[in-house]
Amino acid sequence: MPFELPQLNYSHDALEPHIDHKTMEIHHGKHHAGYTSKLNAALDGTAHTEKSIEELMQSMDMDNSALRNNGGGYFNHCLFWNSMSPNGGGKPSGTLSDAIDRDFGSFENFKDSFSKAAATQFGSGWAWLCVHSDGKLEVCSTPNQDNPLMPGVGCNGTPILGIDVWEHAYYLNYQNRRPDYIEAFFNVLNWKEVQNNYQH
Ligand code: MN3
Repeated sequence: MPFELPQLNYSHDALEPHIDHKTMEIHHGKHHAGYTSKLNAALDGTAHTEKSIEELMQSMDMDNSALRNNGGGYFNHCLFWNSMSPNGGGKPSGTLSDAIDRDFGSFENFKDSFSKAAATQFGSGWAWLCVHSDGKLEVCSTPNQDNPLMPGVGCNGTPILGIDVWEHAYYLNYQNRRPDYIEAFFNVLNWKEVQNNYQH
């Protein structure tokens, strides 16, 4: 089965003023749609077609740039849309909050660490909050459309939260002010979904 562009759980203008309508429209409707169709084209006629997107990431041939870039782009944006909500913001609760306190010392320390990883990723890429198989949390970043599920990239944990720091994610509203965009992301951050990802 070909991969499909997922529907958003909110309208393109629902994250205003933090993430603007036009950016969401182009980012989801053009960029993510483009990764989706190019991923399907890269998979067409190959034995990879039966794999889930997670299996595709974990077994990635890093020399296959079409599959790496478009498969990564497909997976990363699916996680990204679910990481945001018009009812987002605030702080995590429950077991995720406990794990953040344990592994970062405090929510504020986690936020600093994640924001710094996102702000200092040179050029295009992503910052992640990952969970390792022993439950330990770690922040890392990756270039382009790579992600930590791919072999030898990032911290090799499972990403449960990701922020896109490609300029297409923020340039219309924030121009070169990436740190302002990162701060705004925390206002729409869907901690309930991140908590779900953590438990899985
Ligand atoms: Mn993007």
